[in-house]
Amino acid sequence: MKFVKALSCATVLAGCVFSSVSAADMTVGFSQIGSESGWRAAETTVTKQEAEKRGIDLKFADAQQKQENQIKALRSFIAQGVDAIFVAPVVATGWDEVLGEAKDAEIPVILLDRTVDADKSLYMTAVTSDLVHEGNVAGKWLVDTTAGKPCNVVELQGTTGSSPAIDRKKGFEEALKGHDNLKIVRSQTGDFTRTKGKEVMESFLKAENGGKNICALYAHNDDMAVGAIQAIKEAGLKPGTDILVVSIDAVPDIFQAMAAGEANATVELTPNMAGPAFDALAAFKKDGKEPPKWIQTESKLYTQADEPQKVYEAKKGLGY
Ligand code: GYE
Repeated sequence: MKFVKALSCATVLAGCVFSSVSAADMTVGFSQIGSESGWRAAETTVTKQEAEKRGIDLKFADAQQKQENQIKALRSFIAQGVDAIFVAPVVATGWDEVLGEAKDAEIPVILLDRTVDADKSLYMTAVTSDLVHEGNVAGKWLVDTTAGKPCNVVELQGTTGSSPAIDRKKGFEEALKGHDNLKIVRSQTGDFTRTKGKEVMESFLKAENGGKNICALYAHNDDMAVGAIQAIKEAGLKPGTDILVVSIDAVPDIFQAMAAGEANATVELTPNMAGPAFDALAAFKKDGKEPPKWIQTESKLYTQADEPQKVYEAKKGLGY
């Protein structure tokens, strides 16, 4: 059943009888950024599982980290007349035109894990964490842990221009305000990948007296932190003690590092953004109920005190 009919009923509202067509008739196009990180690979796995659970036909497009490939995929989904589109927008800008085309085609768009700088009328809802809050939690942990002691911090940022890179930086800096013992001495993108995270951390270590001037690393995701941990070890230093390591995602590998004393804290990001997205879509299809513009997922701090090995065992099967 064409989702458009349900949509036009939704806009008319009164006097519309929504057919009891099940989600099984729904086709959803999903434009995913690419592999990028362990977290993102898990998001892809979980999205496919959630679609299967609901009998939804999921058309998956991997953009190999390129926005132009995402825009191409969205145009192809529109041409195919899918019932809805999910997109994890690699960067925040440049979406108005293609989102306008989806709106003209009456195809609802749901953003997953990142937001866009576009009019909110151009998408149905965004299922994301509070990215500023995540950076704030990481910053507050470092403030508490250093307890006034002087600490030079290096920062591995996510993909330049992406909403998590912008907001996680903002939240972290807000937490450090008023704590002059903490100074961000180097900050550069590691593009959310392990490889780049290691590479950039190597340059930080070289630039900062072999790492002796560095007291802490804040990485916008665990994958960059895991790459950086490798670089710190290769520089002959102990990650987790010589250089504190705090990051975001709570993927299994960071708990392995924590259990080995090589990482200190992470802020959890669920890979299951698609579940709430599919539910919002089904509710809209069934009775025209518009979801809020933001469906927020939880953010929880984990430290070495949270039995990391146990958490690793529990998490490692969940799509990662
Ligand atoms: O933290 C990272 C992924 O968009 C919030 O993207 C997401 C981030 C996540 O590559 O691991």
